[in-house]
Amino acid sequence: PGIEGAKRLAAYTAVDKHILPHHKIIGIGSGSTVPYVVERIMQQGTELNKARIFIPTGFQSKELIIEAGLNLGDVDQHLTIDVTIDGADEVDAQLNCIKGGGACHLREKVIAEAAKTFIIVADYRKNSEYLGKNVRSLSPDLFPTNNPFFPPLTIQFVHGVPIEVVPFAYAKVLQNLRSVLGSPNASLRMAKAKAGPVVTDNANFVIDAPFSRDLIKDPSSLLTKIKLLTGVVEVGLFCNIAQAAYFGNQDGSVTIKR
Ligand code: DER
Repeated sequence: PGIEGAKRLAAYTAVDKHILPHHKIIGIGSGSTVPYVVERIMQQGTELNKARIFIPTGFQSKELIIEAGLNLGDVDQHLTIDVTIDGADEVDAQLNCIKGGGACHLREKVIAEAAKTFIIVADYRKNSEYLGKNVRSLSPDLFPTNNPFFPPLTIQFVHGVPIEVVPFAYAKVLQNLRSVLGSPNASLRMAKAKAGPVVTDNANFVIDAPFSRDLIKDPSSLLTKIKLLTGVVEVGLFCNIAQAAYFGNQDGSVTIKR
């Protein structure tokens, strides 16, 4: 069914299994897979959804909820969420995730941790035995791609861990990642439709830090080391949070990891 079909398959299966009539407070993630989650929830009917409140994980997620005509809520008001469903960039055998491809992982982690049940939905590309196995393509536009003298950069493959940092400290965090934590290719995520870096919904920057397998094979200890760097706001490593992950496959089947 192709990648979009695989995303829809994962999302529909997860919603049918985990978004039940008695669930009233629902967390909605960010990215290109969660629109299928909202699509399936809407199919459960307006009666049911009128009694529900949906908590967003950023600007895109909020717009998704509003456009679907669903009730919008805030985690300040609903400190405990029944179920949160979100995408991921990569999921290992223990349900550890790399997240943050959409630069939304700070609010995503807050809403994921606030939920009694946190479910991941993704297409088959994200299903991995260990983090860093699949590569995520990032093409930092170091040069203006419309300039004939600088041919568009080939897509640079990195296994980056997205890290949200305060702008004031980004250069120091970069230096520490490169020279202390063993990520020499860590880089500031540059915007595509704006000159300069990507700016998050929280007005921060994002650094993508690739780590070799031996450094990322224990994702929770790597998470702690990165989190302790002064200036780091949140790290796109989600460890011991998800209860299950649903992957849509090319053959129309769904792989479930629990
Ligand atoms: O930023 C995130 O973690 C998002 O969940 C995103 O990375 C998921 O990606 P998707 O567009 O493949 O769903």
